[in-house]
Amino acid sequence: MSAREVNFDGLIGPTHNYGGLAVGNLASNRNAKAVSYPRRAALQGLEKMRTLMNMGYLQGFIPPQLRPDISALKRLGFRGPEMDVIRQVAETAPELLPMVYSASSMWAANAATVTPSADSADGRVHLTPANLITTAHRTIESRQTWHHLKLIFADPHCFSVHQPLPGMPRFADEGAANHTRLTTAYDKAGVGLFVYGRDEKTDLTQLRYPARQTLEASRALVRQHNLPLKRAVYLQQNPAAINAGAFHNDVVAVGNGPVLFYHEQAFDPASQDVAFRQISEHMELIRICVPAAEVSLEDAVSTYLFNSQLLSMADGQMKEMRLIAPLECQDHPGVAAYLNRLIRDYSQPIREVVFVDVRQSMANGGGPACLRLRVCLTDQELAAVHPSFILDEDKIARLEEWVSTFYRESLSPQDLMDPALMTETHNALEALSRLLGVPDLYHVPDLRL
Ligand code: SUG
Repeated sequence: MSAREVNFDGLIGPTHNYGGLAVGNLASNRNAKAVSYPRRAALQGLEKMRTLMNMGYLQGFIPPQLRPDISALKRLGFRGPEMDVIRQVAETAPELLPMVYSASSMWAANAATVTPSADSADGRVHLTPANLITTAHRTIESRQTWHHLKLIFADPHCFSVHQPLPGMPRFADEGAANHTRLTTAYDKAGVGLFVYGRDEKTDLTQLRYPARQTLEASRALVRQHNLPLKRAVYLQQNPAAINAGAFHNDVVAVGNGPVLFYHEQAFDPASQDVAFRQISEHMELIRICVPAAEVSLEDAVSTYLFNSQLLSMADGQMKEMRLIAPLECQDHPGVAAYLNRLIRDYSQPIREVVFVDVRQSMANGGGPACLRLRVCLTDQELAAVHPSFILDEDKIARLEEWVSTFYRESLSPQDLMDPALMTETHNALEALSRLLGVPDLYHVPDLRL
């Protein structure tokens, strides 16, 4: 049975702002409190989706979340109707506004970890929403992500959408940003490569920033997803990478099919040797290791070279691949020169680099690969996906019109104080739910962790 990879991008929400909320994410800190441009951000995201669609790839999306998150505020002691709540917050605790207004669910690579049916022992696609407990503004995502994934992947014969892992530091989970499924063909059983920042032996004093993924979380995902143990490989991040701003592994590595494209300093060297040996028991791994002498860790983090989408050809063939890279790579002479050399090196399959403008997201530390969740689907599974969340040109055009109608051009930190932003956002999301024909889109059931 044939299978293909579908990218589900996070549709960037109307309250995209720069809260400076993500510790260890250098771009988020650098741009803290800057003015954001939500309309431009969402249109950039849609244009990236169109670029892939026009190249023949199937493209899906995950809707923005209901913001501000009033239920989070109620759990923090605020009472009354939502308009009163948001006014009280603006008056008495304005520092909470960026958190409850954050549009961070746009980074769909952190929405969940996904195991395709070719890999799981029960032949279903498994999805576990990430608990994202390292940062407050992201951990509130998991409840709505769970709801949205259950709407999109509703058919229990094909899909199993689990609850997030327990919300405890020991099980900190950031989803697919730390997971790569390697395989020789999408419909053949592959290997789940689970990259983690810390386990119980890790010396935390050597880390300047939090390690957001734990080994125990990754092991729990493997059990939860019925992935045979021999098909799970664990690999520890290099502390130097975390300290340089690789808060997720997908800032310094990306894989697809049998290819792993990574920075020389991405992984802990001892852990890497073991992991590569384990993978090679299942397939011939094509490693494209970029030496620090060619691209420094700092340049990798500032340009997001490895946060490119590494794609097979649209028909699923793995012989040739392309990278969808952020424009920041083209702007950087050293990285641009490296990419030019790469596509001329015929010992590896990457033949083309397509640059995309996702600068609004990049300024919060989210590149092309952060914006998408990859789901490998057979034809039968694809037919079971809720069709409202698969794009065609007509739907993209309608979404662009929706963005242009409802989104503000700009948002400053001061604007978050204005209760009218809540009403506007709710109107926008209601209109989205009508546009998609999904009345339950924002009827989010309670998820108690
Ligand atoms: O979790 N930024 C996100 C960026 C996530 C990127 N995703 C991947 N690498 N897969 C984060 O650090 C910044 C929000 C703010 O500061 O307003 C933020 O959450």
